[in-house]
Amino acid sequence: MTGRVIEAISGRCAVYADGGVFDCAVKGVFRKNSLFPKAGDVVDFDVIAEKEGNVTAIRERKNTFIRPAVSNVDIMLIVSSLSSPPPDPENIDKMTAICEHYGVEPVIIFTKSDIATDASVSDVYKNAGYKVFVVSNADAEGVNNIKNLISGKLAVLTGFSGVGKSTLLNRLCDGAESAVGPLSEKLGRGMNTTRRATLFRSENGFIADTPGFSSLDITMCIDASKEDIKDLFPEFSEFGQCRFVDCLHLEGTKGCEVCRALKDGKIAPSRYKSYLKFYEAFASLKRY
Ligand SMILES: Nc1nc2c(ncn2[C@@H]2O[C@H](COP(=O)(O)OP(=O)(O)OP(=O)(O)O)[C@@H](O)[C@H]2O)c(=O)[nH]1
Ligand SMILES: [Mg+2]
Ligand SMILES: [Zn+2]
Repeated sequence: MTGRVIEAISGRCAVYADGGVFDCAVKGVFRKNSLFPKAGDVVDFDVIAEKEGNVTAIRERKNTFIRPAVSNVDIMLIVSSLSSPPPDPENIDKMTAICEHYGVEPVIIFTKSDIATDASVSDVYKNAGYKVFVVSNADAEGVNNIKNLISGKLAVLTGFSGVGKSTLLNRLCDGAESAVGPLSEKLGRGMNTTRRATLFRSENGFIADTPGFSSLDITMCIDASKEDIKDLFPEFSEFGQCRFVDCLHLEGTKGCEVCRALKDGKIAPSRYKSYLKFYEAFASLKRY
């Protein structure tokens, strides 16, 4: 049989096929090649008992993310709360850059609009050309717009711990009942309530809930060189050709249209700052 891995953990995985879930073992060849099924993978398996099987092959992946660990992603929902915890543009930029690298559409969702006074950070991402939603997880209309967008797709929720990914999942997906955690009063952060990437069936597709992270090393998430990083900020190419065709848009470059757009307020300072930071991170990587 063939099915979709909805959850994977140390040598076993849960596979959705034929309207049911099969508990499958992962053996032999995979272990030797240290290639393990991930949530989102399409796998072939032999049925060995009632709702039990052995995985025999992983079908070719359209893409596979390291963090969150999900394959065959159609759309990445980057969730950030406007308050408790506050938004962290650098982390959002990391996720958009990783999505650009894999050619997966990122959508940015700002939650907790009910307790926030300032949603201006959302303009940064609208201006960069991304689809942006500002919602409260109590607001049915906002949630429905997201529902329509991800219909029939494999959508993945990612973002810091405590931003409301699981709460949103439960709104998007009837009967999902993913665990929602308390916020630590002192830090205003979540406490990693969600433990591993898990796919839930939505009307015609899948939504993956994933554990929150607090920091993400971009150099561990994508295989890129410093010259590639500028291409992960799509708005940079909208301001015409720089004087030098191989311009890296670094600060103070003569004839650089990105530097000019930044000065003119057309590129958000936080986006440019993230670019420089990621560029530096890749520039200081030791290549062996
Ligand atoms: N006021 C308000 N609170 C929210 C909203 N969305 C989520 N919360 C609260 O935020 C807390 C954390 O929500 P979760 O859904 O567990 O967050 P998470 O992103 O899944 O966290 P991890 O699983 O740890 O990564 C819970 O107390 C939710 O009730 C919202 O839109 N407004
Ligand atoms: Mg969660
Ligand atoms: Zn330039």
